[in-house]
Amino acid sequence: MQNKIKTVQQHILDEERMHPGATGDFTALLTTLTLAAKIISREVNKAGLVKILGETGEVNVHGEAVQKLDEFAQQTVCRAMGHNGHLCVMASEEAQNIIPIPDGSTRGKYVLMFDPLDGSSNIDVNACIGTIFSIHHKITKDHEDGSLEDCLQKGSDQIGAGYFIYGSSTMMVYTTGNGVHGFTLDPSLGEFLLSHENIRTPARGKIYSINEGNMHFWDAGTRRYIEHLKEDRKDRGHPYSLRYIGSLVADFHRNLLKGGIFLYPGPKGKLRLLYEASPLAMIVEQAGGAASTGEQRILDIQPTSLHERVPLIIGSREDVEQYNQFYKEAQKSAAD
Ligand code: P6P
Repeated sequence: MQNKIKTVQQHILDEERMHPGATGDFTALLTTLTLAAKIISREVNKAGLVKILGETGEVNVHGEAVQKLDEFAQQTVCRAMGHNGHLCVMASEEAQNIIPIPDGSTRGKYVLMFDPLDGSSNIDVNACIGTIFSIHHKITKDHEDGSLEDCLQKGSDQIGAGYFIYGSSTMMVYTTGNGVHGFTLDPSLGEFLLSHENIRTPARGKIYSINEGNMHFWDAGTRRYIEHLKEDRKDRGHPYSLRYIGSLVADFHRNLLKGGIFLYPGPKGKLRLLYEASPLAMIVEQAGGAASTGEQRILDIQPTSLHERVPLIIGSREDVEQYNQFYKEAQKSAAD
């Protein structure tokens, strides 16, 4: 049966109709986000032509070189979302502190946290990059402006999460808690059209994604698990294949569709909880997968700071659960 022709706006509206009390604010919020993504996609796709490759010479709050497209994506999201009247506060990988809604703009009841252009070190080699977003309800009551407290919420309290991936085509993948749905941008129409309805990730994959260059920093559980994946075992046949692009959205998206496990292990991890791990964890769980630090479910973590890092083990449920076993057994034998 041919895919129904449906834009992401129509899909969001259909989902909204499932919530009788819905006011349409969330639909407007997501729709504005797709506008920002279309603008970023246009710039990403012509980056090589207009010399916006390379670095601005500045560094971001984490001391990482800021690529010009990073800056453009940050500004685009802020300019589009700051005035749409549905947000009370924003937070971004590219900003040290919370981003207040501009003076004169209406404050809303939602919180948006985002990584404007993840994987930006891949920009000038034309590899896949992405924008990741997480949406919460405002929880503070004292005034209309949102605060840091509104940002430091558990991933399990997200009301929406998703990403845009700028690759051979630009896609949007999102969830509001009713399954995971993918939309592909048709540049000739300027519309994201439904292409992957109700994505389910395989219970077990044959792909693992990890930066093997960090092997000597891994804990014993991670080392044993990765060695286990490489064994040619009768009960499993061919060992897993290593696929690692070094761009979280790209590695996550491939494994979501094909099955597999992505690992950026501890002790502290590199990836950010609020605008990388939590949104992807909501997506993967909605698609039947799992996301943990090895010790606890990502969505159960109570954030304590805006840019905190966590170990991230995410993908096919059986693969993640097996990793958790290896990790915990190694922790236990180290303690004995
Ligand atoms: P490493 C990109 O810089 C990023 O933040 C993620 O997109 C990616 O998964 C990770 O870092 C890659 O890190 O240490 O393997 O280069």
